[in-house]
Amino acid sequence: MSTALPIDHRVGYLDAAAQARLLQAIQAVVAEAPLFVPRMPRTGRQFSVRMTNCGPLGWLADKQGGYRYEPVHPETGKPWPPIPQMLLDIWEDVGGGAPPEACLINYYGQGAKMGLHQDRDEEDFSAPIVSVSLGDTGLFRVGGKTRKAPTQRYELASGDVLVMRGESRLAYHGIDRIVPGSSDLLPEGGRINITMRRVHKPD
Ligand code: MD3
Ligand code: FE
Repeated sequence: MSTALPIDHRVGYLDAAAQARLLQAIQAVVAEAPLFVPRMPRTGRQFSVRMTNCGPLGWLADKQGGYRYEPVHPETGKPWPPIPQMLLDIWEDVGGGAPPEACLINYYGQGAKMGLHQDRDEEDFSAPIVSVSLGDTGLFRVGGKTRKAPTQRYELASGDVLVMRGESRLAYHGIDRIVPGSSDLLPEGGRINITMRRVHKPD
């Protein structure tokens, strides 16, 4: 029998007050580093998700340059703002190890989704990826290390944390859709997902 790789899903990790504080910190990041629309390499097709980053490196994607990490925002040319202390504390609490170098912020409006993919733009797969969800629930799908492996669905609600390490670090995963109206944290609705990562091996 084959099943999807197990994942470490910490339901309700952040209480309502902590979610509100984290949202404020994210709004401050977005004020300095506006959300942008990434594009698929080669085709130039737009993602339905909007993104920004904080930390020394940020992930981005465009038609010409492909998927990569860069130290500056693609539109403002400014360095990404620092990672809020609250997020660094979560990373440490879950045993992340050497501090995260990149923190990607994804915003899902109504109808946004993210197709099944692997995260392999990092050099260090031994470090975990730690994700925090805010706002509307996301229907998350995770499978195995090949695209055809069976998948399992989880509901990622506001305040939930996921820690992907070991085998699951290279699992295929995606967001099928968000559930409109499932949270009132964001006045405009939608979902924010934050992922902290190591990009390089620590020296
Ligand atoms: C499982 N983000 O940013 S977060 C991504 O909700 C991404 O926005 C989704 O996939 C989102 O790359 C999912 C949870 C997550 C993040 C990284 C993973 C799950 C993962 C890496 C490996 C396996
Ligand atoms: Fe991913």
